[in-house]
Amino acid sequence: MQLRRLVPALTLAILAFAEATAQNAAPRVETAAQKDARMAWWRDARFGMFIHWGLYAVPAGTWHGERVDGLGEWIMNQAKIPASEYAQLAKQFNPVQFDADAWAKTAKDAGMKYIIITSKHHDGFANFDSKVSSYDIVDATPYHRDAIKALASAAHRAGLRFGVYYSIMDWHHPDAQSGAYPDYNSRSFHSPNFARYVETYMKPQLRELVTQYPEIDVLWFDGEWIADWSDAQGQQLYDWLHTMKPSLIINNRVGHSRQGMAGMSANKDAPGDFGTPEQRVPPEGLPGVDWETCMTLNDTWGFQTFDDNWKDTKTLVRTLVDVASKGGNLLLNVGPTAQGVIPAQSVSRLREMGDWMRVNGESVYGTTASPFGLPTWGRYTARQSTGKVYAHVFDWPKNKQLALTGVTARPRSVYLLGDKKPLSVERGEGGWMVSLPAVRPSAIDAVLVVETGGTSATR
Ligand code: FHN
Repeated sequence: MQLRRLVPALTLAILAFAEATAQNAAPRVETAAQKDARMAWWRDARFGMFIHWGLYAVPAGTWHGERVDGLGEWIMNQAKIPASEYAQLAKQFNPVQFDADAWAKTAKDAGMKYIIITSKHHDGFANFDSKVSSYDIVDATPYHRDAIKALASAAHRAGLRFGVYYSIMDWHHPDAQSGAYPDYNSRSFHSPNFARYVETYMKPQLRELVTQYPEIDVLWFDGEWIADWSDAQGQQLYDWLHTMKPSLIINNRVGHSRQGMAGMSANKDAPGDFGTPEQRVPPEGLPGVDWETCMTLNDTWGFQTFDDNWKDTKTLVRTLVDVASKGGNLLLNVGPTAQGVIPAQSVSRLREMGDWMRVNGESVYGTTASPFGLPTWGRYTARQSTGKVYAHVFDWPKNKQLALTGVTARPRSVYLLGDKKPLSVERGEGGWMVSLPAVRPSAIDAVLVVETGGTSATR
């Protein structure tokens, strides 16, 4: 056999062999210490930016002049748009104002430590240059540049970790859910060739992402609720991905344990490294597991021109603190326009969150869940290594007497974060009572440091 034909044959054989071995990848064996090391940066980070961006930003909620109800990124399903018609949007997607460094700076200035962007959402369009698809930002749009590559390196330049969202459900691919039209989200639809979609499209794309974008540290799956996907397939995919990159952190939507919007089922053995509550903070957190609440700044993930139901900065900061006080991360979403601009209402709120984080970040990053329950006036976070507990005062008592509910031992000292001057602490009816200063340092959340002298061990 001539050499020039031998080489590709050999490569394919090797790839097939690697594939076969990866296919039957032995379940991942990882000690608790190894998992702690792998998850450490993520646990310390506490706060990240979610980005939903794609072709759905072109219609931005309106189709043929009609407003379409529901989430902006679901317009293909909500407006029952045939896949071939929807794909025409790619010709209009030319985000000339997309500035990856500006996006990374918006996240950094907000106090965020990582970015997760949609590499492919349910509509099947890829924001990266995929060799197994021409339905991507490089081949199908006048923009012709790889947005994932640009943002991955911008994130790292800004000192941020990076990851991508990937939808298992695919409304565009003929072997996936496009055949379910007009109800792309049918829970009973079975695609006859779904296995072929997984083997010849989805996994090759995931391989491209994991092997050609070294900055990717997190895979954030979604769209796993389809009838053709199972926990077993999720476990296999989880193990397969880790054969390629053992340090990867993968959410629990690789399998079926998200339990709707609650984020985590009782099945702790289900595949995935963290639970994913959506648009809510679990009342007691999710004790014993890593978890991350994902949340919108308004009501939609993908950009919509008319959605102006923006949360205010106080609510956003208090939500972050509430999540941290229960041992979780917050992944806060932005939906950029089709021109590549993050809406001003998002940027201003994130900047204001950053103003608070610049002063009080110590009471969030690297902290663990409250060892003293949930006080009525706010929340507690704790730093195991120093034995410091942070009292987050949302409601400043009129009489300036704050009861350190849950704190049994006399604190060694109590002072405002950022100002070492000790505050007086006396035993009172409500327990240890702190005399607060006249001036309230923040109307959003005034943080006191409670030196317990011990180590406050709760995860
Ligand atoms: O259907 C998606 C939705 O578009 C969005 O991506 C959210 C983000 O977590 N997840 C799904 C709904 O649960």
